[in-house]
Amino acid sequence: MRKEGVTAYVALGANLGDAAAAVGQAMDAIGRLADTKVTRRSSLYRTAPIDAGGPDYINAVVEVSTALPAPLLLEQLQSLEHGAGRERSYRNAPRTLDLDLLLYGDAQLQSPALTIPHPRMAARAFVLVPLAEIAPQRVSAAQLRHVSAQAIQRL
Ligand code: A4P
Ligand code: MG
Repeated sequence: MRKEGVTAYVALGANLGDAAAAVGQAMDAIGRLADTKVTRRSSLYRTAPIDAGGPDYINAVVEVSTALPAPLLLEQLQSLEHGAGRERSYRNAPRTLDLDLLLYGDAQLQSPALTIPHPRMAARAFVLVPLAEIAPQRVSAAQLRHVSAQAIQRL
């Protein structure tokens, strides 16, 4: 089945219901997507909400090797969000599952539907810390210093 795989990184977040279970199940579900396998999983992290209210989040990042083009991968991730019962009530609303495509190889894409690298990743410890755990070459020490005031606890 395997065509040439691109290495991509997906951020997972949830802060409603059993958030840790939702994130763990989403990691498994990503590994079942067509032409995609999960090659690394970060630890789960408990994080304080950033630019948002509600309970603490559970966040994590996975590395995938995928033959899906980036827009199709995002579409598949969005259907997993819907399957987890996510309602898009308002921007940054509490959510049962949020899946963001952070990096797709070295691609740089910019459209309203898909911007890669993810435009807000550099400002967020809940993305950079788990990403650095599994892909230290993709995160600089300066980036980590920049978000070091944000509360994040490895579980
Ligand atoms: N979109 C464009 N580029 C991308 C990309 N690279 N990955 C578009 C994913 N989506 C991308 O996303 C809105 C639109 O962005 C989509 O239609 C997609 O085509 P969304 O998931 O529907 O809405 P959202 O999640 O409310 O917005 P967004 O922009 O994903 O929010 P953020 O920036 O991800 O922030 N605090 C903690 N501690 N942990 C969190 O996980 N998450 C947020 C959400 C805020 N604060 C948080 C956390
Ligand atoms: Mg999102």
